Amino acid sequence: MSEELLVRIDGPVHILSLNRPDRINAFATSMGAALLAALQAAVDDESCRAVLLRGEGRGFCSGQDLTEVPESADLGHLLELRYVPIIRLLRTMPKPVVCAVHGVAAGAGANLALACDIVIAGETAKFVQAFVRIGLIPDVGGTWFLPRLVGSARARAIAMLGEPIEATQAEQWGLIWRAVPDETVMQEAEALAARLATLPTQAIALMKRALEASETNTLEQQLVEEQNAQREAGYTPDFAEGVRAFVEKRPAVFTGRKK
Ligand code: T3D
Repeated sequence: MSEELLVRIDGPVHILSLNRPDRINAFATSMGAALLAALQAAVDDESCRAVLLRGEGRGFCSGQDLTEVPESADLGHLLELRYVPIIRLLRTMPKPVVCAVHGVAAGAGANLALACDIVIAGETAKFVQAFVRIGLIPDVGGTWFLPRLVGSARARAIAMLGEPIEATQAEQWGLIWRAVPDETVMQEAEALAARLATLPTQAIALMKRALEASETNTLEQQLVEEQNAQREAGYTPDFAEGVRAFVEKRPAVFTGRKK
């Protein structure tokens, strides 16, 4: 595994840390390849039930490493190679991904965070759609996530002005799940990932699939999606355990197994 991405396996949680602190974890091609491989490894590891994505040093991620980008190039192709597979996997992988943001999340770094399932940030952290400052548009899913999370009016101003959005504001606008005191953000993110890893993993995977489908489905289609997902959930051992635990008036112990 590349030194630009640290991987720590803490029981059922895979903790992935972007590690180029001298450049605020600017996204290099090699780091992207390592992140994609680590996410796929989390999918393939049956004992993994949650992933935590974070950054080393003083910020989460400053976006694309601008020293790696040629002045005039097919950036669409670079996106396709470098970022699109990561965002696709984050949104479709059957395990929850928590993102801990401290310091700054800029450009592709901001949108990498928004692609995760639950974003928790230190209260002084800033989200910056820095693209406009260098003559680009928000990519890495930004133009899809922003209007869905904060509405069209705010999305347009955030994208066009590129002003830093503080975590407390981001929480109020629904851009992220929660802003917490800076000194506790990593601890809280680890606790959140650990908690997710004790929940019924198959149901969480099905929720993730259904919520994703809801972005384009009609209500009628979504009702069918829910029926199908619930059919699958109803055959999992965790559903049987959940009901048994309820009847026996004790906390449920979920295994996350399919069968
Ligand atoms: O290739 C494609 O497919 C296109 C895809 C594009 C996706 C994108 O992400 S485009 C947007 C790229 N990101 C940015 O434009 C943000 C650039 N960085 C900043 O605006 C600021 O650095 C921050 C707001 C993130 C943080 O500011 P500050 O004052 O806290 O730190 P700093 O002093 O600017 O940065 C510290 C060091 O990191 C500095 O290096 P030095 O001077 O100590 O040697 C700086 O140059 C370096 N750094 C920060 N961001 C990047 C970077 N180096 C390379 N690439 C960066 N993105």
